[in-house]
Amino acid sequence: MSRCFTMLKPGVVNRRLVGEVISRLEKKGFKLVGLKMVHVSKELANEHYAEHSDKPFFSGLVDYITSGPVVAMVWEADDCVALMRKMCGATKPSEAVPGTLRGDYCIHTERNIIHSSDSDESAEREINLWFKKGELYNWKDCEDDCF
Ligand code: FUP
Repeated sequence: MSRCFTMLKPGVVNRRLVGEVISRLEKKGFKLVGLKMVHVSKELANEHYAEHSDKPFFSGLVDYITSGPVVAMVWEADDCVALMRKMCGATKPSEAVPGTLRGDYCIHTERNIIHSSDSDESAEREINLWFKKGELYNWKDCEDDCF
């Protein structure tokens, strides 16, 4: 089992799509182990997207992510990062295949609806950045019994 940090951006809350997106992830079979709404500070946004700090889209990205509450989550699955990235689809909605979350719910890269860790290392960094230990839950999954 591995874990992945996933964040629904402000537009998802604004468009009342939170339940729909979470529902699709649950139906896929991901196990939800952490969930909270956060109004992101500039500091957290800067740290979260630090790798993009020299990119031309950085300030717009930080402005967007801090413009309203986001929904921060930690999911668990076998090969969680790769599976979640598949569900999200390509960064640019124009390249995201229909059936993926970005392929189905957005048209602008700057407003793509979801963030998901891109490696196990970034998942660990992002989970530690966004969640305290006590905010994550290990619950017994009856699906585990089939393996
Ligand atoms: P991803 O891992 O798919 O979220 O993609 P990146 O880490 O490359 O980009 C992070 C966020 O920056 C994207 F979700 C949206 C934003 N971005 C832009 O606004 N313009 C770009 O050209 C690339 C990314």
